[in-house]
Amino acid sequence: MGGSLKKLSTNGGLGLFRKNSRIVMLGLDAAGKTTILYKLKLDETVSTIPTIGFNVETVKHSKSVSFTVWDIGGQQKLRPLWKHYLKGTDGLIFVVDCWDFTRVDEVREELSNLLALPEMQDVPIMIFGNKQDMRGAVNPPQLIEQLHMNRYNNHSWYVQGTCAVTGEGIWEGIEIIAEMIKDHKRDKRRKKKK
Ligand code: G3D
Ligand code: MG
Repeated sequence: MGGSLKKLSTNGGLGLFRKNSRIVMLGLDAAGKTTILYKLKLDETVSTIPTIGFNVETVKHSKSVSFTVWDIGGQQKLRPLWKHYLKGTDGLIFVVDCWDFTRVDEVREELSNLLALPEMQDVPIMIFGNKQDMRGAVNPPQLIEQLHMNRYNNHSWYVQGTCAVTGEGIWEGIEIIAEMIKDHKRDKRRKKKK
C-alpha cells in the first residue's frame, strides 16, 4: 500500500472525495490543524466565523470537499453550538499533538464526548497523530492504546502518523479517509435497500 500512497503529493488527492463531502477537523489548540489546512492547499476560504470564543474556519476544495475546523477543549458552554457545524459530517479528522502528551487525558475525554454526540454516530474517523518529527512523540500504536480506540467499533477508524510541517503522512491519511467514507456511504445505501 505504502508505495502507491506516497505518490499522492498534490491536492489532486482531494479529488478522491465524492462531490460535496463534508469533513470536520477537530483537535485541541496547537495540535496542528491550521498547519495541515495550509498543506492541503485548499483553494477557497469560504469563511471564518467568529462567534464569542468559538472560531470556525471553513475551507473548500473545488466542489468536492469542504473542511470545517475549530479547536475543542474546555468551554462547556459553547458545546451546544457544535451540532450546527457537525450536521451532515461525512468524516472526522481528529488531530492530536503526539509530542505534548501531558494533555492526553483531555484529548481522550474530548474524543469520547464528541463521538457520543448523535451527529457523530458511525462517522468514519481519521486520527492524525501529529508532530511525529519530535523526539519522544507517541507513535500510532501507542496512540491507539492511549485513546482507547478499540471502544469505537461502531465507527471505522484509522490512526495515521503525520508531520504537518513537512506534510508527511497527510496525503496517505486523506486517501484512507476518502476510501472509508466511500465504503461507509455504500454500506448505508445497502442497509436502506434492505
Ligand atoms: P492548531 O491550528 O491546531 O491550533 P497550529 O495548531 O497548526 O497552529 O500549530 C501549532 C504549532 O505547532 C505551530 O507552531 C506549528 O508550526 C506547530 N506544528 C504543527 N504541526 C507540527 C508538526 O508536525 N511538527 C512540529 N514540530 N510542529 C508542528 P508555532 O510555533 O507557529 O506556534
Ligand atoms: Mg488553528
